[in-house]
Amino acid sequence: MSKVYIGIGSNLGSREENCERAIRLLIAHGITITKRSSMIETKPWGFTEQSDFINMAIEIETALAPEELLRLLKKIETEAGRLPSSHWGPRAIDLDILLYDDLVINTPELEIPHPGIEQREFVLRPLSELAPNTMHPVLHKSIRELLDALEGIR
Ligand code: PH2
Ligand code: MG
Ligand code: MG
Repeated sequence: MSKVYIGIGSNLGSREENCERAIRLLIAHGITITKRSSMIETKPWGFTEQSDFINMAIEIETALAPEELLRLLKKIETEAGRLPSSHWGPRAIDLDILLYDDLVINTPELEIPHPGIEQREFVLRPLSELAPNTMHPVLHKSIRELLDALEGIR
């Protein structure tokens, strides 16, 4: 079994309910959820002319390979009401693989760890509730260290 951290975000519709529905769908598709963070409201990052997000993170256990898990997440995004939208634009639900064991993957379809974790407080804050001491396998810093560094420059 692999331990995987997934980031969840929503800034359209009933944001908390969208996150809850995505979690229910993950469970319905056989995913074991071992931890969940609190939900936090965050200012949009990147493309800032959009509504505030609800963000959270979960820890799961799965036998799915990274590409299989990605396919499942895309399917669940659609089932949970996500429509095609612009890059970084508003979305009812977004499910991103943040960390997958200590794997590093760089293909056109899939980048693990999720790109830009170290710049995104909306990822690091929920993730640090679940896995403060987990090491980023490329940056070789813990999640807590990355969050501290980001807060230091704010
Ligand atoms: N997701 C993005 C772009 N910007 N900003 C916040 N606060 N939360 C997000 O989940 C988010 C974002 C692309 O997926
Ligand atoms: Mg995202
Ligand atoms: Mg995404």
